[in-house]
Amino acid sequence: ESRYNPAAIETKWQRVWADQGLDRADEDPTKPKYYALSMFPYPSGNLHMGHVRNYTITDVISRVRRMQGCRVLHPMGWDAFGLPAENAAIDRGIPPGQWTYQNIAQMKQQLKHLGLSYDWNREVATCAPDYYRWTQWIFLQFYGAGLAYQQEAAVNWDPVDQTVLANEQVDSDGRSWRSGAKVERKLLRQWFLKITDYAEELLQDLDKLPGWPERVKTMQANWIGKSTGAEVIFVADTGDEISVFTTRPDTLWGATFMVLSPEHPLLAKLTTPAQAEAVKTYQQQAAAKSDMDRLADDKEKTGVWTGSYATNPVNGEKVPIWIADYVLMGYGTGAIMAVPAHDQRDFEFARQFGLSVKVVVQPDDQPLDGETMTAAWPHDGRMVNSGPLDGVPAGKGDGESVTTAIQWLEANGKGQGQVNYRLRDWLISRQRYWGVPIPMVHCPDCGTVPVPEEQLPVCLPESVAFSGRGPSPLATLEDWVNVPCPTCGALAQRETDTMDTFIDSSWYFLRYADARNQERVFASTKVNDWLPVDQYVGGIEHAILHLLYSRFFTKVLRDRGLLNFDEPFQRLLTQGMVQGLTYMNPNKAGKDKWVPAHLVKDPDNPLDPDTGDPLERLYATMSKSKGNGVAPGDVLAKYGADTARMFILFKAPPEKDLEWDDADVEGQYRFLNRVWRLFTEFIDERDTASPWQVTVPPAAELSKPEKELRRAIHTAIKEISADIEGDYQFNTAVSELMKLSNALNDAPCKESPVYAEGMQTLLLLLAPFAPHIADELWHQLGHDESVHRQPWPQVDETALVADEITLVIQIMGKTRGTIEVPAESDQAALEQYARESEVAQRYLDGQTVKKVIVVPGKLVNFVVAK
Ligand code: ANZ
Ligand code: ZN
Repeated sequence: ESRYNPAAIETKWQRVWADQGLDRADEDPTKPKYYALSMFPYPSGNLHMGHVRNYTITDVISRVRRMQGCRVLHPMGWDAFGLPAENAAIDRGIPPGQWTYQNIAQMKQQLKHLGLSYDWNREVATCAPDYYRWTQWIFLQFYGAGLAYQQEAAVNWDPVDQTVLANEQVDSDGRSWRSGAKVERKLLRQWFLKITDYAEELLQDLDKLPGWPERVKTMQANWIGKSTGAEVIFVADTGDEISVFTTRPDTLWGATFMVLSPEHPLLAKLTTPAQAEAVKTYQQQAAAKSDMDRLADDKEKTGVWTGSYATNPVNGEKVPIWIADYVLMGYGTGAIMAVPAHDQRDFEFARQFGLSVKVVVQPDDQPLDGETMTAAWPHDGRMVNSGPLDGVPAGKGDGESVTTAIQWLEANGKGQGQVNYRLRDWLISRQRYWGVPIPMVHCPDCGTVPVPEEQLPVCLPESVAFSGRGPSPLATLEDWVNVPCPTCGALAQRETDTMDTFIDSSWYFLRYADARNQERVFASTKVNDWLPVDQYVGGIEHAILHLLYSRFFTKVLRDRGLLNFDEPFQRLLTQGMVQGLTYMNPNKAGKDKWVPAHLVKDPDNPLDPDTGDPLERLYATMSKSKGNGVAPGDVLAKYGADTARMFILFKAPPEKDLEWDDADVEGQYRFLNRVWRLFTEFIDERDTASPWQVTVPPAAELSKPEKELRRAIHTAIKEISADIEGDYQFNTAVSELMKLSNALNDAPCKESPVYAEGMQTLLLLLAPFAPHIADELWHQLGHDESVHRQPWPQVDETALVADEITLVIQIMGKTRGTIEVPAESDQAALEQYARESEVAQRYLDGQTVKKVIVVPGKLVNFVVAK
C-alpha cells in the first residue's frame, strides 16, 4: 500500500496533461462554447493567495464545463506594462523588459504548480510587440472614429526631479515619492479617449447584465453619474453669458447669488480691479487642492466675491457673482446658481458670507424663514415666491415642480432641459517609458499625423537610461523621437507619451480568442464565436475602471464592425479577499500598529513585544505590512496543490472573504489522505487486470445497504451539480464530497457493483476540485483516458427515491415520536401504521380519538377528546 505523495503525483500529472494538450481550447464546433476568464495578473514576480483563489475558481468552472461537454477557453496572460518595472530600472539598474520577463517566467512556473488548466498557447503579454502592435492599431481605430483627441490637462509635476509623476508616485501629503518635493500641477497637451460619447449606452446596458453583482452595477452607474436638470443662462453686467447646470431648475426664484469655479474662463472679464488681488490669491490656493478636498462636506466654506453681478433670468433680480472651490470646473458648466434655502453647501456659504437666503419650497407643517433657518431644506413641500410655479408640489414627477419649471423655461426661452454625466473623457497619456507608445507623429507642416498601420508597431527603444528626470524618458531619445513625417517626409517628432496601462487590459480578453494572429488584431469570426466571456472572475477593486473601459472598448469595436456583441462579460464574480491572522495595537497608529502573529508569544494573552500593550486579534487582508501573508509556495511544498485548492474552495463561498486557517488546511489534507486510503484498499481487493466496468443491477435486486449507498451517490451528484451551477457554492460542494467519501467508507457492501459505482463517481466529482489526485486514482483503477476527459456524472432520479420515509407521530399537534414506514403507503396505510406504533399506543391509551389528520409523506396527528 502506497502513501499519498502529492509532490510526486502532481508533477507527474502536470507533465502528462501538458503532453496530451488536455487544456487546449477545443475547437470542435459541435460542442457548445464556454469562456472562463480570470483577470490577468500584473507580473510582480510572486503569486499571492488572492491570485491562487481567483484562478482556482475559474479552473474548477472550466474543468466542470469540459466534463459537461463544452469546448472551453480558459486562457492566461500578463498585464505587463506599468510603473513598478520602471522603478526597478531606476532603483536596481535592470531594464524594465528584463525585469518583467523574469517575473513572468517565475510566476508562470508557480501557476503551473497549481495545476491550472490553461491553454498556454494563447498566452499574451501586453508588453510584447506582437500584442501592443494591436493596441496601437486599436488606438488608431479610435482616432479614425474621432474618439481620440488631444487637449491640455494638468499633470503632477515634480519641480526638483523635473519630471511628471503618476498619481501613485505622489503621497498623501502631495509630495514626490523620490525627491520629496511638493508636487505642482502643470498643464500639458495630452491624449484623451472620448468615453463620454458612450456614457448613456454604458449606463443603459447595465440592464443587460443580470449575471453581474448588483453592487458592481451600482458603482458603475454612480461613476457614470447621470443627472437630469436644466441649463439656464444668467447674463452678467459685463454682458457675458454665464451658463449654469442645475438639477433643481424649480428653485431658480430662490437663487440669491452665483458661484463660479476658480478656474472659470470668464473670471478674467468678470473680476473688478478692486477684487483682482483677492481673486488671484484664492485661485492659487484652490489650484493646490485636490478635487476630493474641494468637495469635502465637512470643512468651512471659503470663497471670494468677483465684484460683479448677474441678472437672474426668471425674475430680473441682481445676484452677486462669487468664486468658491466647491464648484469644480470639470462638472456641468463650472458655474452654479446658488439656492441657499434648499442646498446645504450653498446655505453654509451664504451664512459664512452673509448672503441672503430666500425660501421657495415651503413644507406644509413647519413654515421656513430664510432669516432664521439653520439648515437648507432639500425636501418636499409646495413652491412659493416662484411666480408661475407657485402652489406646484415640489418634486421630479409629472406635474411637479422640476418638470413644470423645465417646460416653463423652454416655453419662455430662458433655458432648456439638460442631461449631465459625471463621467469625464479618459485621459490616457502617461509621460512614462514602460507603456505602449502612442502611434502619432507631430509634423511642423501637417500637424498631428497617425503612424500608418503598416509601420506598426512603434517599438519601445531598448537602451534607455533611467535617471528619473525629465518630462518623459522617451523624450530624451533623439534618435527615436526624430522621424520623417509619414505624410510629407519632413523632419517630425514622435509622440513621446505612452498609454495608460488600463488600455492594454481593455481588450486582452478579445485577443485570447485569436492570440497568435500575425495579420490582424483578431479574426472577427473567432471573437464572435468565443465571446462574450461566459464567466469573468476577479477582484472588486476593478469594479469600476477596468470593467467600464472594457465595456467601452467592446462597444467602440462593435461600432467599427469588428465584433457583434454589446457586452464583453456575461457573468461577473468578484471574489472575496484572503485574510490572514494578525494582531493590532489599538494605542498605535499607521503601519506601526500591526504586530505579526509570529511575534506574539502567548496567543491567549497577546501583548505588544515592544510596549506590553494588550493586542486585538483579527483577520485582515494579507499584506506585507501586517506580516500576515501566507506564501502559496510554502503551502504547495507542504501539502500540494490539491490540498491548497480544496481548502480555498471549502473555506468560504467565492464572493465572501476567506480566513486562512492552518487547521482547516490540515483538515483538507487529511481528507485527501482518507480518499487515497479508501482507494488503495479498494484497488488491492480488486482484480485490476480486467477492464474497469461498472454494471449496477436493477433496483429490485439491490439489498437495503446497496440502495442506501446508491442514494448517497446520486444525492452527491445532484447536490454538487446544483452547487456548481447556481452561485458556485464550492464550499458546500466540498462538504458533499466529504459526505460521499464517508458513506463509501462506512458502506457494508464493498463487494457490490454499487460500491464500485460510488468510488468511480467520487473521483469524477472530485476531479475539478483536486485534479491531480483524482486523475492518479482514476488511472490506478485501470482507466487509460484521463478523468478530465470523462463526462460529468448524471443523476439517476430513481436512486434518489427512498424506500422508507420517516413518519412523525403527533398527539394534539405535539410531536411524540417517529416511525419508519414504506414510502409508497397511502393515507389509510399511514394512519394504520401510526395507530399501531408503540408511541401512539402509549399516548392514546384510554383516550378517545376524535379525529386523525394525515399529511402524506410527513405526519399523522391524533386529536383526542378532552
Ligand atoms: C441649484 C440647486 C438647488 C442645486 C438645489 C441643487 C439643489 P448632481 O446631482 O451631482 O448632478 N452643481 C452643478 N455644477 C456643479 C459644479 N461644477 N461643481 C459643484 N456643484 C455643481 O448635482 C447637480 C447640482 O450640483 C446642481 O444643481 C448644482 O446645484 C450643483 F436646491 O443647482 B444645483
Ligand atoms: Zn508632414
